[in-house]
Amino acid sequence: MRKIALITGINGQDGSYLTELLLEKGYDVHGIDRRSSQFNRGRIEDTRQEAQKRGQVFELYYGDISDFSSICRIFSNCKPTEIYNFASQSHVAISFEEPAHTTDVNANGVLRLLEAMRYFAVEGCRFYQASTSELFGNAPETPQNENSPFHPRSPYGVAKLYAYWIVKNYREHYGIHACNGILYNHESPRRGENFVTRKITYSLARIKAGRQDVLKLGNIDAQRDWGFAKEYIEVMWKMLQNEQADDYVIATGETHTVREFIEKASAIAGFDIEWEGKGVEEKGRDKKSGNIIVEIDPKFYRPEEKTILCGDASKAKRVLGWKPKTTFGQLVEMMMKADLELIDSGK
Ligand code: G4F
Repeated sequence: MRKIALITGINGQDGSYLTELLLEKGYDVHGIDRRSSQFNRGRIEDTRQEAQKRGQVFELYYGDISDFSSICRIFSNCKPTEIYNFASQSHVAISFEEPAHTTDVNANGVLRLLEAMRYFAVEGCRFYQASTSELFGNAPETPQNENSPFHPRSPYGVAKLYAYWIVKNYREHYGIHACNGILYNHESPRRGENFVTRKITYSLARIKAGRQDVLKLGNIDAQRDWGFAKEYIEVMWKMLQNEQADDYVIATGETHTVREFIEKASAIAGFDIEWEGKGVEEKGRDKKSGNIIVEIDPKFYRPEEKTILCGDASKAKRVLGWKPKTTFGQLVEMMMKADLELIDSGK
């Protein structure tokens, strides 16, 4: 049977990596992209042109998972055999500012996709849902695995929890092959610039080039389990190839602080950072130039994070044979070097 993938949120970090992987595997790829007033297909446009030159099917559609009719139209057009849902309001802090929109996309959007799948997708079509460590929020245990209790602590996390359960419900009730990938933070040079890792590398590269003075951050002692996005994409595909649909925690099992990320990245960028002051007054000074390059801005603080989000991915290792390879140090280096090159190139 011809493999036809439909990817929502195709122009994001994960969508673009998955597109490349599936094209390599010979899939026809169809993607849904939200229309915006600015061209926003930067991460996939080159791939699309190359795929078309090779005669491969790679189609993009304007659509939105908050619009049922657009989903139905696209489903009947491309008749997918696998659906990967990355469409989301993906920023935790912004979900406090746009809670209803976040819920409509991150919760109801998933329900709409599953309903459209029941009526319009081909028999045996499989579904992947981009679930998240934010389901655990203030869970009482660290590390978390598939059996850890959920305690989301943001409109983002609560909406994703609905999505998690509706996927599980459709699997149990209708027998749909649908999986939740409960992914911890996954980063790359393609990460959006308002997530902390990319904000750090992009800003440090700009400071280095004299195009920005200071990097302003919230809680730099926050800890995260950061992996390399491209490796996390492979396991999403593996989930859908496994005969038994299931839910999996995907993580490195290691946490690091934002501060450690800054220290490693700034060393690669050629700064020699030392910290002074405490709390909101804390600053990072480059010893070489004497300039302050990092400051704290309470605007970026989040509600207190009591639990350390650190994942135990042993089920994915056991069942799917997956484990992460890229270390934290390699990830920081890859991202920092990519942004130094980007800024240097003047793009
Ligand atoms: O990079 P972040 O914004 O990622 P966050 O909130 O952990 O969420 C990301 O990962 C989740 C798990 O995979 C996804 F579900 C979600 O969609 C998203 O991809 O923040 C990471 C940490 C937080 O503790 C935050 O408080 O960095 C801290 N932080 C400190 N200063 C900051 C900043 N985060 C941002 N975005 N900006 C800051 O200035």
